[in-house]
Amino acid sequence: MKTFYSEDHRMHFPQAELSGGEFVTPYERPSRVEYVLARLKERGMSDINDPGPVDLTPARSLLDPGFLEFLETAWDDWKAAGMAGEIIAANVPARHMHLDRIPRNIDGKVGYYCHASETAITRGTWAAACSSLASAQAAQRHVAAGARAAFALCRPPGHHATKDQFGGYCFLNNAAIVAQMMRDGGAAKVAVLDIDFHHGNGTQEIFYDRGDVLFASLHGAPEDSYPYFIGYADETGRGPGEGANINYPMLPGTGYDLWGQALDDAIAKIRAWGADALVVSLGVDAYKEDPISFFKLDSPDFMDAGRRIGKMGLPTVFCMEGGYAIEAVGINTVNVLEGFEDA
Ligand code: SP5
Ligand code: ZN
Repeated sequence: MKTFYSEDHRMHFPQAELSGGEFVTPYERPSRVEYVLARLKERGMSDINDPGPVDLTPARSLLDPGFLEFLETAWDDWKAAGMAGEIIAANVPARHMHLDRIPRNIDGKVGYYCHASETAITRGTWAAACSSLASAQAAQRHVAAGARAAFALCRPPGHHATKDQFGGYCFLNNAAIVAQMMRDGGAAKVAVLDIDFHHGNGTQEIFYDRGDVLFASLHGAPEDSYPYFIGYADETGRGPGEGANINYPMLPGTGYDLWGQALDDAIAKIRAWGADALVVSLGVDAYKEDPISFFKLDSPDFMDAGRRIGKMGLPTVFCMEGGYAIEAVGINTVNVLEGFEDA
């Protein structure tokens, strides 16, 4: 399987993440992908390719153009306003306030376009997010040209980014844009299977009203885990999208027995629905040692999960999402890919 990867991810590395009331070095850091690259090479998956330039056209039609313009210009506007630090949202539109009026002030705009203030924007964030999307797009084109599967080693990740909000370490929703590109390329029905520990709220929101893209997510229960306010099992889609959204919230301590059953159920539903192509939001933060998550998957479980996904036999694009147990991120990611190829 080919990997698509851009060095430009390094341009996004904030000094700080707001965590537990402290500023800490972000969990989502450049070294994460170094470990993935090292393991890929070590295990003979060394076909690693530069993606070439991003194509923002599909992003512009799927997402809010004002949001894209904001991401592109936020840093300059922030600096022009005399702000000394990185961009952090301090004020977001909350209950009882206007949800749809966009402030003129950059500090207000940041709040409008953000749903989680742990995530900072820096000078290089837009360029890095574009390079991450470029990797996803190159993987999609490779699969559209006939390959069985491809791996986009995306960083920063994407599945928490909505049409008009960044957060959860995500800026552009790579998986959603890839799913749309598959639709535009002729796949009648596309499924997005999200195995990152966190609920893929961005992908869910983007396709919630649509019956042509099914979204299934295995994640920590919202009562217990970020993103807290979305990801319940009764979120099943709306209008033509009714039935095409499937959530598997699971409790702290969940191991592969239960998680694997949820995966099997998701796979069975994707099959029955009749997907022509698959996007996997590949986070490996369900791992037992992950510092910000609470599932108990072990490294061999990821290989088994990859095998089960591979047995679906669908053209598949893997988009890297989360995973913060730095060294194990490489092992677990390559395990999924190897299991898939085994199947
Ligand atoms: C792509 C992805 O996996 N995003 C995850 C975003 C998680 N945001 C909340 C992180 C909370 C970190 N603070 C936990 C403190 C543990 N000591
Ligand atoms: Zn995650």
